[in-house]
Amino acid sequence: MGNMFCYQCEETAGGKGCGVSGVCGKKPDIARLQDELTGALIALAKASDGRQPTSEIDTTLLEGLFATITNVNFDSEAIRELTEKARALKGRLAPQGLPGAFAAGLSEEFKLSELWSITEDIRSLKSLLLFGVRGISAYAYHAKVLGYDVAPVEAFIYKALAAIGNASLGMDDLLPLVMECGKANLEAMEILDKANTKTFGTPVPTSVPLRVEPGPFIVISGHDLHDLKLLLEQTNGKGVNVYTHGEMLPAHGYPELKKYPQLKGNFGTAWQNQQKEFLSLPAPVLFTTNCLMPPKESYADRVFTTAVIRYPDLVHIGESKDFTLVIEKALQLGGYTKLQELTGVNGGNTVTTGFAHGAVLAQADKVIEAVKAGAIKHFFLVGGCDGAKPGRNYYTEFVKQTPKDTVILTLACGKYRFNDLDLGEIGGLPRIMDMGQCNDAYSAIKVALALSEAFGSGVNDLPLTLVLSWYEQKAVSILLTLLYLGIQKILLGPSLPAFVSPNVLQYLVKNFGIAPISTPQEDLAKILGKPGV
Ligand code: SF4
Ligand code: SF3
Repeated sequence: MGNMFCYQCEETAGGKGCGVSGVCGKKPDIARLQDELTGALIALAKASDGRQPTSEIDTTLLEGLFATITNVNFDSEAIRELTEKARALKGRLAPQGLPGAFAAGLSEEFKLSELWSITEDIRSLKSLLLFGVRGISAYAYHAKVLGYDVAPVEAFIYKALAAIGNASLGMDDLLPLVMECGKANLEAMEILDKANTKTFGTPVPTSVPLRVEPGPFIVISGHDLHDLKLLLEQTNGKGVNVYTHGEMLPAHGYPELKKYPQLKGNFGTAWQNQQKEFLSLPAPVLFTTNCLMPPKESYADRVFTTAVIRYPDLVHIGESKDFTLVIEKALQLGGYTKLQELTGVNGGNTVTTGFAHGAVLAQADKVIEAVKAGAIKHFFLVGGCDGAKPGRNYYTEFVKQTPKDTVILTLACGKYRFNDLDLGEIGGLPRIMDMGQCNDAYSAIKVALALSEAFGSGVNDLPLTLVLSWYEQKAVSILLTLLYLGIQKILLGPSLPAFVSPNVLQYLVKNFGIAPISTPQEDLAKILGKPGV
């Protein structure tokens, strides 16, 4: 093994694993510290077995897992602090005076490097479990910040981590746990959906301009709506506008966020373009969660982080959530002097969001009518993460080539490949409907279940196909949720995960008909049953 080993994301080196340095910018020392942190979390979860977990342990597990998601935490000190915290908490669980062997068991730390060298299929299933719970931790963290109880989700996280650290488990033990991971993620997304909609209202369809007005402004990125709300409160009346970036775009649909007049529009596209897009930005950027790329020197002094996201030498706004420094930076930089007309990747100048389950199901009669009348022939869910690989153009081409009597539901940052396209309407509904962030996969599930009920058929019998793109571990947890729900024939790209072994893949193909994307033409022809659409 080289300097490090990480194969948790879609852009892993050579489609196999980052061994010298991370393609994402993660250096070997950070990779090793993250492995050590994960080992400490596994040991903590094992030591907690059969005990009443404390809220401090719950939070440490969530924060520790979240910190190891791709493009979240590049700061050795912050990672070390989390590891020390996990070790101290475990220490408290192993009181003096226990029988020798038991105490020794509790003091042992799990070495993640051992996971990378066990038999291929066990490694594959344990990786699915580990990356799945990393994804879940992010959603549970966001819900918890809004004051919602995620206890059932946390209970699963303990169980999964303990299983990863248990050398005696075989394929038959791990496969059901992998499916249970999908169930726990469904619960996490459901609680987060409730937390978001109860706190910020039910999203409504909203057209979002891509232009930036003259004057000071702040760009806010990531998934944390709570941080956006606090920033909007703090910028009130300060003459500073706020623009969303990346996964923050769906915020425009929420009544309790869109009511702030300084929330003006969206800046930029998906995460992989940030180093270009921020280069000459006359404004600060606040990162609330992933995906942060190592900032270029030319703009690093304008990037701020908060919550679990960390990068050495960037100003981090801690629990105070006092964004004064960000606001001052915006005033100092002054913004653009003239109106900037920006465009999406296809040249469009507005995007639409807010089609979460509330908005779509409010129009359910219209949708069902359109399907019955033959106006809507097929639904595609084209969603997931974006990324830098040229092969991701597939998703733009796929959407462009979908016939006019089909609807495209979308979510997460992969939508930036096509969300500025004007594909027209069907029966008063736009053909492209943005349901929100990656966690709003929950909305897509709700809509699919409502349609299957309305048509008296199973979800797999609906004229619906999922065409997914993945990059980081939240997408892994969502994929497991869809498998847990028994969704068949998912198309996945741009490449299959390096951590899925041939035997595990065979299982997924046999039981779920999961397949890699091919070309838009071929896939559309196969789905719609007509050659050369
Ligand atoms: Fe490589 Fe992805 Fe891991 Fe980064 S997160 S080190 S790119 S596999
Ligand atoms: Fe995007 Fe990171 Fe995955 Fe929430 S912001 S979807 S990649």
